[in-house]
Amino acid sequence: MDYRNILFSVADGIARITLNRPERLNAFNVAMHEELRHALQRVESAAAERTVRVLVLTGAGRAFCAGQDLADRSVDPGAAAPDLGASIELYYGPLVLALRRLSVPVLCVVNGVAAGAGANLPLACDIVIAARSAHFIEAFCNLGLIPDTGGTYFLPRLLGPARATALAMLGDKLSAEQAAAWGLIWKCVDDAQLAAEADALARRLAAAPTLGVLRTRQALQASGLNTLEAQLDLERDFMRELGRSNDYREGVSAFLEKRPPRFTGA
Ligand code: T3D
Repeated sequence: MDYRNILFSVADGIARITLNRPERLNAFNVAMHEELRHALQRVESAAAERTVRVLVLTGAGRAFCAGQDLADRSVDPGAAAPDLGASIELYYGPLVLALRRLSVPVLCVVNGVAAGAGANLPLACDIVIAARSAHFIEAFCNLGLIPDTGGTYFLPRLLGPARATALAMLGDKLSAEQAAAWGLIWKCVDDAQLAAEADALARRLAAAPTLGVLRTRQALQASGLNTLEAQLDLERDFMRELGRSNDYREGVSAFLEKRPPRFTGA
């Protein structure tokens, strides 16, 4: 597939996807969704071969993503209403699940404004860093919609109900700094430091014990629904599995030999 709306590259175990419609602030159209889906499948295949051990997701130009491209939504009097449910079912929902289930950790680098679906997409990723000049806008309320792309799931869990409700109902700008202070994202860094910080984090994740990282994600995701007993059982099962992994053996050996570990992800 030829990519016209995203950029995709793989080097040194790091896959990078850049949303690339800067003239529309990287708003989603159907072609961009399809390219993204295709690229995520390539990452999944590369993960199976262990040639990719982390995905970095970012945006081109001054924005991260402005959500759905509203120019693709005809609202002319007399025109049939678009089926937004179909759009969620076909594109936005599967995108969230693909990111949450990807076989490598996902680092989201929010380089600028993130609005609508573009504000919630980072929340489906494992680690989010943002430029100090970036901000998050739950813009849906300005259109009479609800926060989609997992917004109604992630926002109350990350922020608590009071902040989630006001952001979702008012659509006020949330600065990257405030987002980090409130626990919506991992950290906010100076714009000039964003690329270097993102590269350093990507390199760390590409060298991490990938299976352990993935089981960590699974256990944390499961904890929202599990009882303490069920969660302790899950921890037991994952620890049993990971204790048999090559990376555990390597981690212990490296510690005892006082040298940096060389994890392979297995
Ligand atoms: O429909 C479905 O499938 C259901 C799913 C919906 C998911 C959603 O995401 S709904 C929410 C859609 N997004 C929005 O409502 C955000 C709309 N954009 C904005 O509010 C503002 O553009 C921003 C706050 C993001 C940035 O503001 P600012 O002042 O920095 O930039 P700007 O001047 O508004 O935008 C720059 C250009 O990008 C401009 O085009 P122009 O005038 O230079 O030709 C603007 O029209 C365009 N643009 C920005 N966002 C979108 C967009 N074009 C199409 N769709 C957009 N979402």
